[in-house]
Amino acid sequence: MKRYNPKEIEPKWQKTWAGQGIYRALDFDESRPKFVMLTEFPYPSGDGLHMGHIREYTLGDILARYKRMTGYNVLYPMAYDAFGLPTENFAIKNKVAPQVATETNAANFQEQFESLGYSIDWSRSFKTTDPDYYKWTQWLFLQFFNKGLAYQEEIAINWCPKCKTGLANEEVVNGTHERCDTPVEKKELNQWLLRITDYADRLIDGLETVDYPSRIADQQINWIGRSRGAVIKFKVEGSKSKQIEVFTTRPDTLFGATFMVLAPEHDLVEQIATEKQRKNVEAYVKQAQAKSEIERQDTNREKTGVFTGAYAINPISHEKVPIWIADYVLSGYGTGAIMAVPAHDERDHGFAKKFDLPIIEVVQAPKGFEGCYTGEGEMVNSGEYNGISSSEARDKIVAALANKDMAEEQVNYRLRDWIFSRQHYWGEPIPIIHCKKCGAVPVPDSQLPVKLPPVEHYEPTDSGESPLAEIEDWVSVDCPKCGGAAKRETDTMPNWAGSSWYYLRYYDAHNDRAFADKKKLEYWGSVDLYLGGMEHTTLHLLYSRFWHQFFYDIGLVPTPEPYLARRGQGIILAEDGSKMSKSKGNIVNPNEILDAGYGADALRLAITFLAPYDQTTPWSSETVGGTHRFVARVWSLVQEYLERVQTPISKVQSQDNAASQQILRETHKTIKKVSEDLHEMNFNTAIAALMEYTNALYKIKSDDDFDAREWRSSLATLLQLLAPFAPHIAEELWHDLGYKSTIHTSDWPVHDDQYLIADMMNIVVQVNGKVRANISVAPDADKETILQAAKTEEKVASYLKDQHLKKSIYVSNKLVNFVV
Ligand code: ANZ
Ligand code: ZN
Repeated sequence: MKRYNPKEIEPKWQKTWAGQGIYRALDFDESRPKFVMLTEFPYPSGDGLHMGHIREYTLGDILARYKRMTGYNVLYPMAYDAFGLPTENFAIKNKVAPQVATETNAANFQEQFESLGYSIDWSRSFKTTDPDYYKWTQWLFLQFFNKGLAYQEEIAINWCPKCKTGLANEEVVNGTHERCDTPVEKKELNQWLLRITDYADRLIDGLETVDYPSRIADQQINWIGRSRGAVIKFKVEGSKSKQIEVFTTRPDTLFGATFMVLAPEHDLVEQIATEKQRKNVEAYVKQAQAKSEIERQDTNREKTGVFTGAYAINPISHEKVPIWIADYVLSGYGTGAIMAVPAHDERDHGFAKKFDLPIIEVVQAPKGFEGCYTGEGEMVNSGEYNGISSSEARDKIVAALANKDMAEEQVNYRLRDWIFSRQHYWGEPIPIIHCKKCGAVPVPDSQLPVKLPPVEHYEPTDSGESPLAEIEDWVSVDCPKCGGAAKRETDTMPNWAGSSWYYLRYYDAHNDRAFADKKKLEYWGSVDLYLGGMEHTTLHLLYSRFWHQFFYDIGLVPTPEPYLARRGQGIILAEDGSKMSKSKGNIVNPNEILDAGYGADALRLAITFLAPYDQTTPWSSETVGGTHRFVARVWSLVQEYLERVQTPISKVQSQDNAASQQILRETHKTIKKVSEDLHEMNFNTAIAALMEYTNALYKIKSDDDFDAREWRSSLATLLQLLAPFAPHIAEELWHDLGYKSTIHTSDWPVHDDQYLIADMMNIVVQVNGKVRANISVAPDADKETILQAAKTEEKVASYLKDQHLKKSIYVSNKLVNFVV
């Protein structure tokens, strides 16, 4: 019998498939619907593919293969996201050029990819660090610049002192740099920013047109943080001109505003603090500056603050209210000042309690409610607004004040513009030339790409300047506008730049006249399904939606959203349930599993079988042992069939002739289950169904009148259903059965309902031990159902009529006896 050796068959088929180009996606194929299956492309690090990658790309591959077999023109592409700090740090440490390190790492990744049998169209691959690619990243940046959406500003930015680079807000997690966990500092630098805030509404509203899991959509909505409210003006008592503007989402509570709070950094603080309070105020401002924003936003913290000595006038009640400063009010949000409503805002409540300030209820809390009521209700203590609902009062109060120019409706966002410069070598140079006369001038299209020059040292500098600034003859250029002496921009783009549009490049990866051809962009449209990690929700996923929406607005792409559907896969943990990490030494290396002889098919099955795809789950070496045994059983089944029957299946005319009803039922049940499961992305239960099916095929061997020909109707189907998960063994056995062309472009089996109707079971019904009837019930019917059916059977019912039923006996699957 032919032996199962994945090390032999897997490389053989990988080579054959590549040679035949069976996974190549066809541009402009109008005979089939298209399907773009996107998985987040990897960063080619020196460590190679890890188990998280294997999970993501295997799931993507299963879907790509399934879609292909069900008649789609599938594009399953892959490339490398290669700019960024890890390679730069590696280059600095090992004294190799990042270009060289990237080549080596990507080649290593590529080899690993190929050993896993993914159905990737490699003809469309690239690295974001290829000048042919980043030429277009630079060109796209200039489209933002030309429309005023890329601008420079001197601002205090988040600075990572370890990586020596500025960071976008999205890269700061709990006050630390998300890559290296170093606490982030503030630094004043002249920065490039992208005006993502112009797209805040679109980024929220667009979510309604796509299919994203709610936790992903919610995270984006919260990050953007749209809140509708009003800006209300308070006059400062004793001053003609000074007024304090506050942003509030609850103008209805204005009668309850019993004090005001300014952020310690607020411009007015210095001007309004009275002589008597000045010392206290100055000391407090100093103390507040030492605190991080994260600390200041912590709601559980003890409230601190000082009175400025000044008062403001509540514009609606005309009451005098004291003005305080406190660090729980942030200078960077709203107007940096609030009207405090201690009866209905938790933070204000805590503050009022601590400093003994008046608390006036203005929205009636439900009966029995204790504490600080933040909901809606009927207005009280609010003059002419008493008795109406708080939502109605909200509009009326703003309207009344707006008449006197004391209020204005406003929408605020938590989202800030995207800080887009990095002070590092290994990124796309920002294609701008600074001229004393003409200002910031874009590099002309004909001079793109602005290539990274070779440098001696890749180390970032302490001054906050990129190492490119030291290369005098690269920096000094003529101004493209006036020809005068000018200097290149030396900052580079963040590593999120190349990934913001990479999916579009797959549609036309080698185009040197455009980032992609219009017709091809139209043919492929939006990505149909995008699989990736949860950690990118407010970074890559938000950034690329912004780029795409802008491209749509300027007519570069035909669709308003880049990804029609998004799914997030869970994390693979170490066997003991902890996070895999180098420092813990608990990383499972996929190469070791392949080398151990399990094979790619068993690995692919195992990582899919572990748990539902979106769950975080520990790796299990037992599982890969199990899936290896499973495919080996499929192998033996086919070999045993071939030994017994000899005629290749493909030569048999009517396959169903010899098939038993039992096998047909199992077959069609499995087709239905696996198809539905793949549609719903229930990959692990699809594998379980294939295992059951295989067991069922083995089981019929023990029948007395078993004829191996009975198997033949089912083996081809089993292999086809298995093909997306374990493509190599499926292909090998398919050819063993005599098929000449590849299984991977064969038509996915379709189930026939007529085989699914289960045989009915016969039950004898007795009354006092005498047979009175036979009933037929479904084989999975439970005892209650069977007893009920027996009782209501006509003849039996007549025997039971007017009798006292003493006992009902049920002998499983055989008989019911009623004792009366
Ligand atoms: C009065 C009020 C009464 C408020 C009430 C809330 C409840 P979001 O939803 O986050 O936009 N606020 C405004 N600017 C602030 C700042 N710079 N620092 C700290 N807090 C600030 O929250 C808006 C609310 O947060 C505003 O509405 C304001 O408090 C506070 F029953 O005004 B509110
Ligand atoms: Zn100039």
